[in-house]
Amino acid sequence: MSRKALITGITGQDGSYLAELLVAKGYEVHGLVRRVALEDPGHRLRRITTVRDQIVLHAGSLESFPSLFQVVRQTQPDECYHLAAQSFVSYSFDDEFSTLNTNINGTHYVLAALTAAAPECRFYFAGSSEMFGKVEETPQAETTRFHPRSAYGISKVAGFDLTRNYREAYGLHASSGILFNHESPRRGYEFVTRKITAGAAAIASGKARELRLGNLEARRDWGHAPDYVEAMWAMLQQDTPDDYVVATGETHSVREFCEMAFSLVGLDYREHVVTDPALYRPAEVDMLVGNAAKARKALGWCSRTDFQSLVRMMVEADCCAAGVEPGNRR
Ligand code: G4F
Repeated sequence: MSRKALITGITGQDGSYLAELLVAKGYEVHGLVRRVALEDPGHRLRRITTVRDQIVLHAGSLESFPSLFQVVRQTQPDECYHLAAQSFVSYSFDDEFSTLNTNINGTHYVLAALTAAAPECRFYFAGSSEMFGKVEETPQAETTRFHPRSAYGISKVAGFDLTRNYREAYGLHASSGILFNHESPRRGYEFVTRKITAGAAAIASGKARELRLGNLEARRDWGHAPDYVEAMWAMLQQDTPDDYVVATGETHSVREFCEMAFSLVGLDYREHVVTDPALYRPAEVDMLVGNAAKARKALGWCSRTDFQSLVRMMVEADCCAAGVEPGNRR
């Protein structure tokens, strides 16, 4: 009999790649989606079109324990990947209340539903490098102290602690991935990498003239999302649940990302990128770079995509969508 997986957040970047990976591995894949997604499939289910006929979608909400409990009871999953969240850090400054409610209560409800209705199920929590925030050491590892700088980061620390406590108190096979930024052509346009690659393509095609960004000096450890969902799966194949940093070990600034993306379309970013103070965050995470030695040793995982290949892949996808040829290829 095939193993059953339940994915919350299946319509997002990571959920869609994970669904493809699990379908390819022969899993019976179930996804939790909002009812509105089922009513607007062309838009909201666009990332999962490749596997739409091979997965089962269930309407439910992170805000409703009864809906989560019912989906868990019906599906009886062997593995549950909890990816759904309000994941845009910037928005968490505009609405701390909904970010904390959705992210903390949603994680708690999923954990409680599994413990009550499918206690043998293995659980993955999508932790984040935003938990390190104002970093206390470099590179950041599983042992680095958390110092979150946003309601989003705080909600992820709470989810991480809830996950650990369900492991220790109730014996749930519950693991957290502390994932550093991971991108792809499926990234949402609100995140800086996609904003830059879509912006560069729009300017190259003559549809836009400038790109407004916030802090260009922030540094991130950017990897490729399909590589990262493999680490999620590997965590749940371990006999013992644990927490793992997933990162490339390289850091680059937003400015470097701009420079490379614009050069790939034959443009100089300095002539098009405008810094807008309104896009700065009230508290910034200046620098992130992860140490994934534990994941490498225990899971045999490593990042397979370097920074240049990642930027190129995203620029090419956005140029293709905008109908322009990427110029000046490196
Ligand atoms: O792309 P970002 O919005 O991603 P951020 O805040 O690092 O968070 C992402 O990665 C986390 C993993 O570490 C996830 F947990 C989280 O859910 C999300 O996926 O911003 C990256 C950096 C920031 O320092 C931001 O200040 O880019 C800077 N930035 C500069 N201008 C901008 C902009 N960010 C956005 N979104 N838009 C700008 O115009």
